[in-house]
Amino acid sequence: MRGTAGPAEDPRALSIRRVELRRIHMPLVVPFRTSFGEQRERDILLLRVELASTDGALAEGWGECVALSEPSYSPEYVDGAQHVITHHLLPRLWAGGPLVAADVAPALAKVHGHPMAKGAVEMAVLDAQLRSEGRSFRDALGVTADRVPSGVSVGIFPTVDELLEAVQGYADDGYVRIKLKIEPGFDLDPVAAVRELIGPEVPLQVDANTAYRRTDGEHLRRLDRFGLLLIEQPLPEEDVLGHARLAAEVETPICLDESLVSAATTADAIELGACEIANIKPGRVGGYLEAVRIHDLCRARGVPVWCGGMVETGIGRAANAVLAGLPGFTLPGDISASTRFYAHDIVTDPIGVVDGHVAVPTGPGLGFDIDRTALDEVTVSSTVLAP
Ligand code: SMG
Ligand code: MG
Repeated sequence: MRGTAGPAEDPRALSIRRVELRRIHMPLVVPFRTSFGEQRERDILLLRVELASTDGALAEGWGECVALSEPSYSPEYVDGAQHVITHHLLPRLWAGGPLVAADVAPALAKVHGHPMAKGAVEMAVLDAQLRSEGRSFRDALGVTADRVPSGVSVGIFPTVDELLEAVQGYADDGYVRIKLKIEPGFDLDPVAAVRELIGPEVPLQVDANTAYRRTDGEHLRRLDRFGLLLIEQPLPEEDVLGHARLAAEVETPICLDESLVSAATTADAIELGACEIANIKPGRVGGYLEAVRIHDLCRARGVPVWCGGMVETGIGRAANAVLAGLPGFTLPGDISASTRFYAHDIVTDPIGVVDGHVAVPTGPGLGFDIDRTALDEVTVSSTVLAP
């Protein structure tokens, strides 16, 4: 997986025969509100690639693009991702020769930004490549863990009472860590009430999705009394220096999410003192291979990491559960059960939580199997592209 040879010399190199772009609409079981908006349904772009090996055997692979329907979490959004994949990313792959997953990012490097779109393309190629080799992502990454601890991300509610009811439900489901979404006006009181409800021992953290400003240090310091694991992305993504200053002002560790868009930005943020803990989301950083590099560099620098979530289907969740099995993932990730968001998943064996953990998938490829009937039921469009 690491140090993979380029297309010319790699005997595993595959040719892309066709790519299907499928859009699915998945209703959420409950609305999910963050400081940047409310999601009631997920509009997701999936990629299905068909790759051919030199002996003509075909392998199928699936990728899930984590871009949301609006450019509110990051600049990317699902229509834009579909456009850039169609008009700028795939043409660059058609122009190249046979490839392996490690060739995708270099082939797309001249396109600036769009990590979620690029990550989805690489993911589909990676899945197909591993399936053609009959290998699991778990083995390819050298993961030995059988299961990973499962945390749940809880949205903003109209009232603290409604939040407490939701948190109690998730605590009953066995999640080993609770993450609360916060924003100015919904922070100290809800956090105090949840801490009181779950007791001092249950790991608790908060995520502001960039809702605060540099001048909020004194206010955010009031969160220190609740014994939180971390405060995730309090300031705007560009404000890395602001996070470094905040980290010096607040005792609770500062964790970055939106600001970390590559291994290079992560290394810089760590060096500046802005990133005491890292949330690794493969889509946000351009794919699973870059996510592994970020894991490696954080581990070398002694920075704990955990796996973030983008309300993925069973496709993305399976791959995330494998990634989170790497040894630097020392904190529970946002890898909740499929049922936390979806009544019906599109994979045959959706992620479930047992005893506060999810199993690391061991199947070939990224570790899921598509439930074709369930997938067809939620599909709203399909476009097939070929070189
Ligand atoms: O996938 O369990 C999940 C959701 C985790 O809170 C989560 N993600 O900023 O970390 C984050 C958010 C971004 C997505 S909000 C729709
Ligand atoms: Mg976040």
